[in-house]
Amino acid sequence: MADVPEWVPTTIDPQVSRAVKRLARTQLSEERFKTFWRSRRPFVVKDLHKDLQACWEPQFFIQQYGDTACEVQDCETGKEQTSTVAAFFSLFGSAEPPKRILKLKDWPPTANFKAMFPQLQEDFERAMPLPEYITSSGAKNLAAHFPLNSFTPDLGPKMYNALASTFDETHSGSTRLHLDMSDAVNLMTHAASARDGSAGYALWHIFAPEDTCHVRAYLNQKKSPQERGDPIHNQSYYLTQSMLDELSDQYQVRPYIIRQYLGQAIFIPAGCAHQVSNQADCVKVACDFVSPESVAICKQLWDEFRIQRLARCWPPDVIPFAHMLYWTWESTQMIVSGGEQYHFAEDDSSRQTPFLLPALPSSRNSRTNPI
Ligand SMILES: O=C(O)CCC(=O)C(=O)O
Repeated sequence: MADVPEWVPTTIDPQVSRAVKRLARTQLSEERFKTFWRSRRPFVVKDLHKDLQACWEPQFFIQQYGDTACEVQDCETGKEQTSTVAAFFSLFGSAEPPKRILKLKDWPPTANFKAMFPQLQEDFERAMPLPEYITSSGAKNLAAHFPLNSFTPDLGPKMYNALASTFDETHSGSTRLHLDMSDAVNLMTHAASARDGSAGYALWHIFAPEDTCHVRAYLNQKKSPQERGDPIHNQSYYLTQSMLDELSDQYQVRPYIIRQYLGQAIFIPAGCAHQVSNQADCVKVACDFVSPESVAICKQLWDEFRIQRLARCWPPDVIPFAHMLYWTWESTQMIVSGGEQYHFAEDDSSRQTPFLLPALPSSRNSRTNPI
């Protein structure tokens, strides 16, 4: 794996990309975060790999779980097949272009991540800035206030493990265009070298929330008459360069274009549609959170997604919005009156809430791509 040299070309032509701020961890104060978040701008925190202590290398997963069966998905066709963790990760770092661009589908299973890899979960949470906002026990993470004897939403961490794709007119990236219902942060923990030996990276296109309607209108023009539903929520499109050019010509919309290198965390505010194309074999880890700054847009997205969900018979919400607000209110009342956030009351039966909320299928996976 090539380490990230100081000179990596992170700047992208301002004619094609909105400006993206890249900060060191020490430069990210809470005030600065709030400024980005209120204006719903993604940003990058760099060099976090220097704070990681656990091993996130393909070899580690091969050694620990090599024989485990897993589903791999072809990023182009969407076809899935059963493989093993060793067979998948041994494809990492090969100088030959892969025959198929594969990604691991829900491995390790998001619901089991903490149980399977407690040291990776700790490592991730320790390395991330602003734990108050993003961790599963952060007081400013509204999705972290559910009592433990109720449905607790699955906020991750979730891993994205995929081989290199090519950004051209014929490929569809690693993850197609989609919109998450919550805020998210995604950290690159391993990137193989690119085929020319330079530092590998993942290419992100992130759209500002106010551009969603234009992106949607553009994609609706592309849809075949048989295609039902919303083209962003369906996650069926990857915007190639010629599509991005058309979008810019027709609607004057420019995305934030980000090259994500090792140790770089991309913060994605709720409401920003995004797509990713790995330009090298990559291991990334991500989690969801709901900041106080995002409540209004999350409510709007939840309502919008609900319509789509009911029409398409998709599973229930990952994070039930009204429940979330209720439990945040309850929990903050307790904090204000000198108690603890519900979250911490694991072994305290006196904190048991008077009723149990219905268990819902929870997973960050329901927001991952069908393809
Ligand atoms: O890395 C990827 O392929 C997708 C990541 C993503 O969409 C996310 O973290 O929200």
